[in-house]
Parts: sequence; structure tokens; C-alpha cells
Amino acid sequence: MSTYAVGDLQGCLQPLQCLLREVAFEPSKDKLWLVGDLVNRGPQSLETLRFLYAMRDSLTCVLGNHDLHLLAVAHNIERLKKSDTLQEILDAPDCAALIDWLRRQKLLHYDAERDCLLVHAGIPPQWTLAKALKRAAEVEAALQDEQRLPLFLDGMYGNQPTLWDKDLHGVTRLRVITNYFTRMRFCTPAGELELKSKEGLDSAPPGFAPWFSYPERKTRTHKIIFGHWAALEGQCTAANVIALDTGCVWGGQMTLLNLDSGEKHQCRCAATPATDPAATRATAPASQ
Ligand SMILES: [Mn+2]
Repeated sequence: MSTYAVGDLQGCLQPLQCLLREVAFEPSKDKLWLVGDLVNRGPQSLETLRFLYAMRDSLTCVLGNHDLHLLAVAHNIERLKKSDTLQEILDAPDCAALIDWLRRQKLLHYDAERDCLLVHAGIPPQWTLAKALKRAAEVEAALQDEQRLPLFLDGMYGNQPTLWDKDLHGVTRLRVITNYFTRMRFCTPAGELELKSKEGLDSAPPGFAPWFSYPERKTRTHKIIFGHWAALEGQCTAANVIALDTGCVWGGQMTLLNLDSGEKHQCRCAATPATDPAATRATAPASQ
């Protein structure tokens, strides 16, 4: 049995299938971890979701900002943006089952045996492993509660507050937790967020740095696998932190990591890049 982790899919099914073939993946005995952003911008969001749903018992999946956006649209909370490629999911006869599966996924996964965390964007420097798991569970509980789900999806959009405070409550509290786990790139050592900069390390606003770069970060002794930040091109200098988003949907590669051997496999997407990556990253609301 082998366990693999793969970077952001964003509806790019062909390179995923290519990678799984390359490692002779067998759903009956192997495991696949997904860093989230399963859908959107890419060519086959519906087929990707169906493919994953069919092998759901072999998956460990955390949600990304695009997945949460799909949940909001599917629940009529938010409208599709021009650059979204999610309509085919909404029109599908199996939409309800796919969406229901999606909302049961986690924001943060911890594998105690490997001492390894899986998260879409990151974990803010001021949170310990225990705190991070507790905060993620608050959002996961809201997603899984049919009564609270619409309120959460409606309240999750926005960049404020920029800093966690344990006295926050209601959807404001859930919003900042969600922003840390699914949208963060740059923050201060205290964990104040800057959500506008989306390019590489040299685009850090004054006073801000990548969330993983702080030596005092409280999860520094645990391994962390994350996606979301295509501009890093898989380069992350922090010890124990693995960046898996290599921008497949933008014309880059998809990266698959064997968690046991550390071996990486890459496959380029055959599809045309979604749009000009720089222009889209600068304006796309769903990459909010
Ligand atoms: Mn993302």
C-alpha cells in the first residue's frame, strides 16, 4: 500500500489520471490525499468530481477556496463568476450527491502516524496543532449542519477581520478561520492576513511574509502539505513544509508526491491554460 498526495486539480482530470497510471495507483489498496481546489478554471470540473466520488473511499481531501465557492453557488448563496467553469456541475443529474460529498470534507487533516498535516493554503504561525484542529473542526461542523450551512456560506466571503481573536463569534469567527486555511499566502508573525498579493515570494507587502517562513511558527515541528499558491512553483524553503500546487491549470504541471518515498511525479496538462494566469490571479474573485 502506498499513499500519495496531489496538488490542486482545478478540473484537470487528464493529468491526474496520467499520474495515477504512472504510479500504478490501485484504489483498493493505495490512498490519495488531495490539497483541495478540486474544481474550477480547468476543463473538466464535473468529470473530475465524478472520478473522485467514485474512488472516495481511497481519498483524504481538504477543501480549497474554489470548492467552498462551488458549495456557495450550489446552495444559491453566490452567483457564478465569469471565469468560473462550474455550470456543468450544477446542471448534472448527480449534482446533489457530488455537492453533499464535497461539504463533508475537512479543512485540515492530521495523520498522527506520519505527524503530517494536509491543508489547502496553510496554518497561521500563532496556532498550535491542537488549536488548528479545533478551529478547523468549528468550520467543518458548520458545513455538515444543514441548518447552519447557508449562514456559513453566505458569511464566509470577505477579507475582514484580518487577524484571529478568540473572542470572535458567529460567521465572523468562521470567516477568519476559513481564510487562514483556504486563502492565506502572506501574513505577519502574529498572523495578520494580507489576502491581495498572489504572486511569488518577492510580492510580499512590507511587514508580511509567507505564513510558513516564520521561525516561531507553532506547527514548525510537524510536516505540512499544502497547495493554493501556484506562483511558488512547488518551491518552499521552510523545513517540513511541502508546496504541491505547481499551477497545472495555468499551463504548468500537476505534482504527485509519494508520501512514503518522497518521490515526486509530474504531468503537464494537455488542455489550454484556463486564461492568462497573471490577469486571472489579479482579478479572480473565486481565488479570493
Ligand atoms: Mn486555492
